[in-house]
This record gives sequence, structure tokens and C-alpha cells, in this order.
Amino acid sequence: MTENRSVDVVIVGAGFSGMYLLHRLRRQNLSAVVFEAGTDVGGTWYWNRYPGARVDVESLAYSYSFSEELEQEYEWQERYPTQPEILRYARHVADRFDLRRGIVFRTRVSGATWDDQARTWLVRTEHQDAVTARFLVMATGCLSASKMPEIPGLESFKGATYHTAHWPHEGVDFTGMRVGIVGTGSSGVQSIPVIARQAAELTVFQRTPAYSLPARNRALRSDEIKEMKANYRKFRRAQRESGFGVPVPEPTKSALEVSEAERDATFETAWESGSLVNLLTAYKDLATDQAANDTARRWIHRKIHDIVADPAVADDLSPEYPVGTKRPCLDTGYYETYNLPHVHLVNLQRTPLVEVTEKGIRTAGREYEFDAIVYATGFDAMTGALTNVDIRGRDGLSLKETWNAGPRTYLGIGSAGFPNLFMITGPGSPSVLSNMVVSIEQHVDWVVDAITHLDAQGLRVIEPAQEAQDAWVAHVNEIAGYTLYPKANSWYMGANVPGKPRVFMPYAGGVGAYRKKCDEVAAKGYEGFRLTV
Ligand code: NA7
Repeated sequence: MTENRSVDVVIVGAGFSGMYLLHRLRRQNLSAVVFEAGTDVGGTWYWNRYPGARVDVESLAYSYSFSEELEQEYEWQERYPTQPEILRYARHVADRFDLRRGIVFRTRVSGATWDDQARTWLVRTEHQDAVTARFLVMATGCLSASKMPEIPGLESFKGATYHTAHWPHEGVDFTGMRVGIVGTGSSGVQSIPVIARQAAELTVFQRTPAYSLPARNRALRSDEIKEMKANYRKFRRAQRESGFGVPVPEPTKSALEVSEAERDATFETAWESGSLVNLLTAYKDLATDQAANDTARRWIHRKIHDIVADPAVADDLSPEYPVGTKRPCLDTGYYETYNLPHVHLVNLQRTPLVEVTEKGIRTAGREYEFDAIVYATGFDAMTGALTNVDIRGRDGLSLKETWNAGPRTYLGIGSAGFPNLFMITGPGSPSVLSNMVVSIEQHVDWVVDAITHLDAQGLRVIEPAQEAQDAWVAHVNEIAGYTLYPKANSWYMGANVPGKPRVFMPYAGGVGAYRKKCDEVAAKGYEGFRLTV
């Protein structure tokens, strides 16, 4: 029990954000407690244990930069590490920096209420613990509130049911089984080839196809590790100034100003590189110009047709929305899997899902019988983990209700009406459009600096000013409006959750530009925030 405890900061979540924040606060001699629903650290990489789960940013870049010792001593094994390898890293960091004693595991935060008199948050957990804190930091992740599909009869299936984000820790053996999988986002695309290797029959239910690139994953060579370790400082600087938190050369050409042969060669190079960012930044106008984007779309369609033997299946796997406007995937043998005789694709746009039955899944076409169903149906992204906690700000203001028409933040860090509440990689920041570790470190550093500034000035409360927040929300929308992102029904837009307002949630202006803005705000005495005693 942590009843009646009082700390400087309550942190919700012990993923990459919560762990680093705890470490930074300790170095400032600030007291903190982390509440974590899981039994271990790692956040995303604790929960998402489905077969084939991997990160789509390279390990040497998808790692903390705050400790040179950690950078130098840690040995990554693979270019794109598996979930177990990333979890091992998170656990190593927790041990290396003695973080576990600051974390209360198996404990979900249920609510938090701001006390305007005392200028503190009262944070409650599902175990009825209550902790008072000067600051509340939601380090809850952008893709952590998982989502089952809205299909009638989910409970009636008599076989085994799994969601990719809640995979049994002991794993699942599908050998000899008839398996159905719903969803072809990253989790589906990564797990389908692995499940297909075990299952007797695998049926994939696809509502929207994904664009996927072969990851070309491999073991890291000792010479490339050595080179990165020798140049880490320079690399980290480049990460922070880049668009996606992954340094790549700035594109200078339009896809429309080059010959088809040149364009094909450029796309081929990106495809061969196994890097999503290389594809997305192959030309300067892929994210903003429909005609430019069409060239990439048509080129990828050709690739899919080259790989998939049945042209009708290849057609079904070929997306029509602009490349990059839904999160693209990195895969290992995804499209090839559809050439296997025991793997079947059901296009739900032609034959929609009707219901889950005792025996399996019924579409408008027929009933499919399964021994197991896997839901790779994703998350209530970016806002779900925040609004699932009953956060009450000034005068009982509910965060969930305040965000009814879409999230409203200043810089994706705070929200007007919620004093001393910080979000790590919240909506309105680059977050999911970036290498998460880069964005996490930037936010954590900014938040710790802000708290330190307040304390040094003898101030106690920081809160976004309404006008600054309105201007930021307008700016985030304006930038999104220059891009093709709003054209797709993506979770960036809240489109995968029925009833969720259709708002482009991340900041699309790039990691480097965003960091500059945050630094300027801090340098100008936290311009746009109200700081009071
Ligand atoms: P995603 O990317 O949200 O994918 C979920 C998939 O599930 C997607 O294909 C959805 O189709 C599909 N889905 C969701 N609800 C339904 C219903 N009701 N019926 C049929 N199909 C449905 O989640 P992931 O876990 O794969 O990946 C999340 C991120 O993690 C990923 O982007 C990477 O950043 C890492 P839809 O596209 O909505 O039509």
C-alpha cells in the first residue's frame, strides 16, 4: 500500500518514457513513484509479445542516448530487434539505473484529481491506493489502449481467442490448427508469416491493406556496431534535428520532375534498403502531393504483383490510399506468405464481417470455422490511454469530456485546465510520426527542466494558456492540411475507433522543427504557459 504517500511526481507507466523520467527526476533530487499495470518494465515491449513482433526502427537508433556508458556497453544483436530483445534492453536499463525500487508494478492508475487549494494532484489506483503529487506525468504511450473489433458475438467463439497486444507470456503453439486473424496493420503483417509456418490453415481478414516493405533484417555486424559507437554523439545530434528522428539526407527533388526510369531506380533502392524512412523521404513531395504519391503507390502495387502469384490476391493486397498516410509496415516474408496453399485472404471490403460465431467467423459470404482467432485490431491510439484514466483538472473538469471533439494540447505536453499535468509524446507532438525513443527523451528532458525551473523560481503551478493552446491546435491542423495524411482512414485520424472525432492527432512538422519550438518556448520563460505560485 502506498496510502497517504506524498511525492513530487507521480508517473503513470514504466515504459521507455516512465523509466527515463524516473531516472532524470532522481538526478534532480525529486521524489517520484511510477505506477505500472504490468509485472515488469518495457511498456509496449512488455505487452506486445505476438509472434514476429519487432520494432521498425533500427536498434542502434531505437535506444536511449542519455547515458554514454549505456550506449557503449549495450550489445544489440539484430538490425530490427525482436520484442524479446527490446524487452531485455528495457530490463537491463531498469537494473543498470536501479529503477525498479521506484516502480509499483501490477497497479493501474484509475483517476487523478487536481486540488486547487493545495496545488497538488490526488492520484488513485485500482487498488484504492492514493498518492499526493505536485506533478502528474502520463507516460502511458501512444499505442497502449488495445482495441477489439466491434463485431457481434465476440464472446460466443468456443475456440481460443487472442489479441496481439495481450499475448500469453508462455507463447502459443498453433501447430495443426485452423487459425483466423483479423487485422493487417503492423501487428498482423508481422505475425501472419510466423503463424502461417505453424497453422494448418490460416485465413486473414483484411479490411484495409497495408503498404509493407521487406525489413531485410539481419544480425548486426561488429564493424557497424563499432562505427556507430565511435560516432554516437554526432548521430544523436542528427537524430534530434531530423524529420522522423532517423537521420536521412533531405530530399531535394520532386517525384514528378524525374524520369520514370530514375524514379523506379530510387524506389527500388529504398525498397532494397529495408528502411521505411528511406521510402517516405525518397522525394520531397510524397507526403504532400497526390500525383507524386501516386507514383510510389503504383510502383509498390507492381512490387506486390511481382511477389504474389495470384493477381486477384495481389489486387486485394494493393492499397488505394496514399503511401505513408496510414502507418506503413516492415515485414519479413509478408506478401510471399499469400503464395502458400494453406493461407487465404478475405477482403472485408467485398464481403464484410457479420459476426463471430461459436465455430468461427461469418462474413457476408460464408462462415469460416477456426480453432483459434487472433485479433490484430490495434489501439485507441494517442488518446485512449489518457482518457481511460479519470483525470479531473480545475473545477472538476474531465480530460475525457474536454477532448470530446478531439484532443486539445499545447505542444502535446500539457492541456489548458489541467495544471501540473504533463503528457509524454501526447497528441499534438510528433510522437508516432517519429522514432519514439528520440521523442520520449526530448519530452522527458523538457518536462524535468520545466519542473526544475518552477522550483528555482519559487513557483508551483504551470498550465498552458488557452490562447497558446488554441494557436498550437490550429498550427497542428494547418500543417496536417498541407499533407495527404487526412486522406486515409487511419488511427492517426482516430478513424479506427467508431465515434472518435476525425482529427489528425500527431504534429507533422517534424522532430527537429518541433524540438526547436519547444526549446524556444522554454527559453522565453515557458511562453504560452501560465506559471504561478
Ligand atoms: P493497426 O495498425 O491499427 O492495425 C489494426 C488492423 O485491424 C487494421 O488492419 C484494421 O483495419 C483492422 N481492424 C480494426 N478493427 C477492425 C474491424 N472491426 N474489422 C476488421 N478489421 C479491423 O494496429 P497494429 O497493432 O497492427 O499496429 C499498431 C502500430 O504499432 C503500428 O502502426 C506500428 O506503429 C506499431 P483498418 O485499417 O482500420 O481498416
